[in-house]
Amino acid sequence: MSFNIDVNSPNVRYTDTHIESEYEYQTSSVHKEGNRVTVTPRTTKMTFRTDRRVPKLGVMLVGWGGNNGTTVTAAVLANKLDLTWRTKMGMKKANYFGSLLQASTVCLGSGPEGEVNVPLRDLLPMAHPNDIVFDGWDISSMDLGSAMERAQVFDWSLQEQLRPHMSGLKPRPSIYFPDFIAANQEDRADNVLTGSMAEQMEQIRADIRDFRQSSGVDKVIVLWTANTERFCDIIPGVNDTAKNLLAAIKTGAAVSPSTLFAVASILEGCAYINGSPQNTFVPGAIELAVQKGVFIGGDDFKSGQTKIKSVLVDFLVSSGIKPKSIVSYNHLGNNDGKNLSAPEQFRSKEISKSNVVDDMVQSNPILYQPGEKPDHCVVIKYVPYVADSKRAMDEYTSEIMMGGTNTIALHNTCEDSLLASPIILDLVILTELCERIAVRPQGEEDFQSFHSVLALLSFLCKAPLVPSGTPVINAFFRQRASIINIMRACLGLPPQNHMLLEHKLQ
Ligand code: NAI
Ligand code: DG6
Repeated sequence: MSFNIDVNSPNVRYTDTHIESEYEYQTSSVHKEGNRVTVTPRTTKMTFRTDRRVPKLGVMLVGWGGNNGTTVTAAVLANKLDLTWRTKMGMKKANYFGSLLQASTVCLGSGPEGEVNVPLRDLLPMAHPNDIVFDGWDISSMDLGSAMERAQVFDWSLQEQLRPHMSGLKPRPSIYFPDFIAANQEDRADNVLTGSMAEQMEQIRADIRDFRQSSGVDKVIVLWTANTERFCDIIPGVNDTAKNLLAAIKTGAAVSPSTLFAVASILEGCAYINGSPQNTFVPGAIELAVQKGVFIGGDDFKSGQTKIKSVLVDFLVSSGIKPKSIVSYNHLGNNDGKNLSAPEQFRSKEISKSNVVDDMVQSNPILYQPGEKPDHCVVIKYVPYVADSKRAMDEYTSEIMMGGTNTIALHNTCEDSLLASPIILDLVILTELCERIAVRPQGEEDFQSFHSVLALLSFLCKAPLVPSGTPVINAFFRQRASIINIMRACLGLPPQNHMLLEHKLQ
């Protein structure tokens, strides 16, 4: 089901190429001195301009032959081909459940027919997943048909239908520095580039250009869904500035493969998204993205346990309940779990999974003193038998009224890659849409685009990357509202305020 939305307002202008909306952005400026707080409402007039011409989108995945890489590619094919397959539970049909843009809705308002909810994908012109062309790299040479079988995600009868379409897809050789991922990955590294660091990065740049040309896509976005790397040190003179980073690549200093991919992508003018937890975006890479005006986003797909955390802690803290201890345990048996069984790679994941409650905790000084945080423990274990079916167990213990205790325990079982794949699609489609949105504050001559560090992707990431000095938002509904309200602004619609005054007055 899809909708054509026309906004009937003197503030919105449709041309063949653009949607332009005159918008009043309302905020409050707050001054706090001790217990005295002064709030001044502010209104800034702005023009939002959205290019309506949706390009043919190409996506290059680093780690294309992995569970996420094969699953997202196969899922798009299955949707494109409108496949159905039989399971012991009955017939199944390809869909995009789990995608914010494709499978969730936004309420536009109400009229004689009651509330009208439309899919987010219909709010603004945006790429459809079925039209995305995939390519990518992997240190494993396995073709995507066999790699899909290795991933053990899809039912066999679906794999049989997909295999002829997948087998012809072969990952390009990639950059492999064994020091960055777990030693247990070595046996699959049979598709690796050789040469100096600078030569390897040049090859990645050449691959991007080759893909763009040979596939006929208008735009390329590169996304890292390869193994989690260890964190790398921020070294003055090496990766602290764009200039130093580019020089370090020339001399072959300590630069991670994921940072090399980010730099290659930025130099090719392609947005780069990091779906894993490692600190790919060292200060030099961020500076380079800003200098080149290219979007970067990440880190680490927010798919399951962490997504629940960003809802549950928000619910508790905003209900006035004080979480004191959060214990998150999970085990999984896919190759991601195998890689994370190594301490340094686990540490990267532990960091990105642990910071997700900070903004919610800090928002409530009634419950938490400055610097106070709940105990937060993250455990990941590798259990090969369960393969891609991840088991997650969480215990939240909170203080309630008058010294009472409230303990909530959760158990979750699901195919990890089927949660991550729709997020990959949302990340690239939202990024592409943001490349077509420009904003001009009243009184300024030029339209500006969003900051290169695309904080709007926060909803989809465990450890949101935001421009330096700006707030990190982890709370699920705040993140979702930000996406929806910016899309609404592009159409000259006010933010969703949920006041429903029309139903509350006599
Ligand atoms: P996977 O292990 O199945 O796939 C990773 C692929 O990357 C493998 O095929 C491997 O050969 C390849 N690879 C490793 N280093 C490479 C390099 N330098 N260049 C190119 N390819 C390289 O893992 P999976 O399950 O697909 O996950 C991928 C990443 O996404 C992991 O870092 C994981 O932590 C992250 N992630 C996954 C989530 C999920 O729900 N599945 C959620 C959040 C993050
Ligand atoms: C073990 O936690 C493996 C990880 O790659 C996760 O499955 C992935 O990061 C998803 O994490 P979460 O916390 O969003 O479920």
